[in-house]
Amino acid sequence: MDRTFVMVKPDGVQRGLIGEFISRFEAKGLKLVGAKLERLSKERVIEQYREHLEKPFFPGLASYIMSGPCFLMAWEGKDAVAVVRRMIGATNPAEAAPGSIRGDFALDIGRNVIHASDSPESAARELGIHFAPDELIDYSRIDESVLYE
Ligand code: YYY
Ligand code: MG
Repeated sequence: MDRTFVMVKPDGVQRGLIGEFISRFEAKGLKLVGAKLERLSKERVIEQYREHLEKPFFPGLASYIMSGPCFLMAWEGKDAVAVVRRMIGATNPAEAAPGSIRGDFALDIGRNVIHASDSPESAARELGIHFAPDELIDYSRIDESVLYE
C-alpha cells in the first residue's frame, strides 16, 4: 500500500474546509494514518518546497504557507499517491477539473487550498519532513476486506 502526504493549506483551514477534504478521502476508501494541525516554520517550508526555492513565486508561496496553521495528514491505500493527486486536481484551480478539490474550492493558483505529494519518492520524503515515525499509525480498518479484491 502507498502512503502519501497531504496538507490543507492555511486558506483551506481558515475557510473551514478540513472536514470536507477529510470526508472525500475517507469516502474514497483511503485510510488516515497520521494527522496534526501545525504552523510551519520557515525551515520546514523551505524543505517542503525545495524544488521551488529559486522560482519567482517562492517568497509569496512561503509567506502564504506560514500565514496560519496547516492541517497535515498521511493517507494510505492502493495507489494512494496517484489517486490523491487526481482528487486534488491541477495546480492552477482555473484548470482543475470540476469534482476535484481545487476544481471545486479554489480560483487562484496562489491560494489553491491543498497540497499532495506528486510521486512515491516525494511522499516518502515529505512524510519524513513532517511526521516522526511514531506519529504514523499502523492499523486495520474494518472495511478493508470489502474495499480490496
Ligand atoms: O504540486 P502542486 O502543488 O500541484 O504544484 P507545484 O508546481 O509543485 O507548485 C507548488 C505550489 O506553488 C503550488 O501549489 C502553488 C504555488 N505556485 C504558484 O504560486 N505559482 C506558480 N506559477 C506555480 C506554483
Ligand atoms: Mg508539487
